[in-house]
Amino acid sequence: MATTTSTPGPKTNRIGLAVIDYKGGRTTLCAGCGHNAISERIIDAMFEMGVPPERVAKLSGIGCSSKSPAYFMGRSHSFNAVHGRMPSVATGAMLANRNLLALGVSGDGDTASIGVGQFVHLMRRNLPIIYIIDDNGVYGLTKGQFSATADLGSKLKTGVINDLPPIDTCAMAITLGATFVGRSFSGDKKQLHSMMKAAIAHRGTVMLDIVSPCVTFNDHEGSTKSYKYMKDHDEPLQEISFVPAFEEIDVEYDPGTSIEVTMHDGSKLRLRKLEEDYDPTDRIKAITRLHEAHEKGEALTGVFYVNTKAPNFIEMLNMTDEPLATLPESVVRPGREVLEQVMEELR
Ligand SMILES: Cc1ncc(C[n+]2csc(CCOP(=O)(O)OP(=O)(O)O)c2C)c(N)n1
Ligand code: SF4
Ligand SMILES: [Mg+2]
Repeated sequence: MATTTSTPGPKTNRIGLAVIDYKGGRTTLCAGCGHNAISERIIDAMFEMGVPPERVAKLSGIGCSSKSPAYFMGRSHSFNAVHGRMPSVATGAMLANRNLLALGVSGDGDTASIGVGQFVHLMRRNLPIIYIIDDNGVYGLTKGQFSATADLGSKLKTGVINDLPPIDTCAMAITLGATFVGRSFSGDKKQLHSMMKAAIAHRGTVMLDIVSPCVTFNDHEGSTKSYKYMKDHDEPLQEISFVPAFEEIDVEYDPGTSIEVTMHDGSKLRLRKLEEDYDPTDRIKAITRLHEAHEKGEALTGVFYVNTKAPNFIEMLNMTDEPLATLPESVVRPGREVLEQVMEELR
């Protein structure tokens, strides 16, 4: 008797899409560049969370990191802004269409050097956005000069030593008002994957600084953003796991050794404490711990701060439920009588 064999189709997520639906163009970045690994984690997280690609607005500035949105989620909206000016474009996009999921990808130069003015104002608004810094400590695209996140004493290939202190973008973001702040390493697949999924469930400013080695200009002995340095010095604060609301798996956890945070959509972020008294909901302690890490020369990673209670920018502005972008013209363009009435009130 003849038997028929059927080949299994690709695995699909809860909205019926396969992982290929979350891919983008072929990367032109150097082989081994940390930014490629970050793009992979974005693809996995968006696929597993079942985010419709058409809901995502990818926003970036200029740099190798800012080019990377071309290499994932090709079906999503995308805007490559001017160097360091992505935050204002992202803010405009979200105010025009609050239903979008904004995903900003920037570099350490794009954010902490030329873009620091826009970055600080984005962080204080709690705009719903996932803001990722692919942090390699150098301007990769322009051949490896130090950026403002380069550590004091870090050495370039040419032997030049950085004699300026770094800007800690995480400490800065927490101080200014971002409500989900963490640091990870592009080589730590597990940690980054869970952090990325939790970021998708958050409705406020997520700021993730991801150490992402530049294999061409900053991966040598003497660099503090190399694969080797991070593998030897990475000190995770917690073991991170994430349970999406739609999975409803309730694994036991011990509140003595773990902290559970309920995200806006009901998902659970579970942080198994590796540092006994660390509480990621305590803003002041989070900032103090980051400053302490600098004093001690630690490469601390983990979720440093999370606050699911603060209103986001869209709520603060009392925006209409229907996005401005899809409101009919009769609503967004008041007629002559309304204008006359306003003028009358001003007389
Ligand atoms: C207004 C402006 N100034 C300078 C440049 C040159 N420039 C392009 S990318 C870049 C730095 C990129 O560094 P980073 O954001 O860290 O990205 P990476 O390439 O390291 O991923 C600079 C200075 C530019 N394109 N525009
Ligand atoms: S130059 Fe550096 S940052 Fe740019 S693609 Fe190559 S490895 Fe990545
Ligand atoms: Mg860089």
